[in-house]
Amino acid sequence: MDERIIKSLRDAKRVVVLTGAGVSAESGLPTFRDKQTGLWETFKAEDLATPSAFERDPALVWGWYESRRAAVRAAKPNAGHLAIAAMGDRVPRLTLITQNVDDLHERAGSRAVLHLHGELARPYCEACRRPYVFPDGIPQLPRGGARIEPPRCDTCGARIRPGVVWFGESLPGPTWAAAREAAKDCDVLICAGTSSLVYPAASLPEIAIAAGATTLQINPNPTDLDGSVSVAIRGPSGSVLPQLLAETWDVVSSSGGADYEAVRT
Ligand code: BJW
Ligand code: ZN
Repeated sequence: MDERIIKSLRDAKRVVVLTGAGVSAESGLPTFRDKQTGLWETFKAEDLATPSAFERDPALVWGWYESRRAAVRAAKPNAGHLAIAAMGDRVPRLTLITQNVDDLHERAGSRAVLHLHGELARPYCEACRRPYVFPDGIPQLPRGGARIEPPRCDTCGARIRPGVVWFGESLPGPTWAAAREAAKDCDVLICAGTSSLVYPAASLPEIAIAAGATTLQINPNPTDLDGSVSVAIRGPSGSVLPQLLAETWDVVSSSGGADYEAVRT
């Protein structure tokens, strides 16, 4: 593991961790740019995650989000989620910012997670914006998925929509402001499991770099950030993050060991 990152982490007062879909991949949840399955296999996720897709075919889109909600309920946090939560107990201030709409960080023990793109568990009325409370239980979907008509708002009768941020929509204002402040003020920023293609989330590492922070990217594949971070580690977050935790704070690692490489130091 890169000595510079270890020393920076040990000395850091403020750390930011920014995560994307890759961090939940080892929990069995597909990333965004993975192929869809079942009823949705002829669609790209990017085409389902838009206001116009919901407008055109609400049952197709609601059914997709229900199938994802069921998958999240059945999934468990992985070693990467757990390592981030453990890091939170070791640095004076850790701000966890995620683009993910699952709750695996919270279930791993992280608190006050900044969800830039909303949460699957928090749908709301598309007209009056009142939150909708799901009935108890996990949605039962046939193999391959199903079209499901979205429920209606108890108050105004309008359609309930997924509680996520689609392309062209604004991020939740206070959450975005807190994320931007944290990136501007941090000593170390770790960016894990994101393609860094979607803005404004992808500007957070750029903000930290411009402010002089030490930056680390963890991803098994190259991204456009490779050339600008202090260190890019090629490997799965479920192995690299526990290793980083172990080497920085002498914590016994539960991961199998080094299936990663530093590609830039
Ligand atoms: C592993 C791994 C392992 C695999 N370990 N790693 C032109 C027109 C319109 C808009 C724009 C435009 N140009 C720019 C914009 C703005 C637009 C944008 O960025 N577009 C780009 C695509 C060009 N952004 C927006 O629209 C945002 N809003 C906005 O800007 O508001 C102002 C505005 C208003 C009006 C008009 C224009 C602007 C909103 C963005 C919302 C994004 N929403 C989604 C869906 C959320 C709901 C849902 O989950 O369904 O968020 S899209 C999708 O992408 C999702 C993700 O959070 C996000 C990022 O994806 P992520 O997490 O990086 O996943 P992947 O799949 O891309 O990458 C996974 C990575 O993991 C890969 O690199 C793998 O290698 C890696 N990996 N296994 C570690 N084991
Ligand atoms: Zn309503």
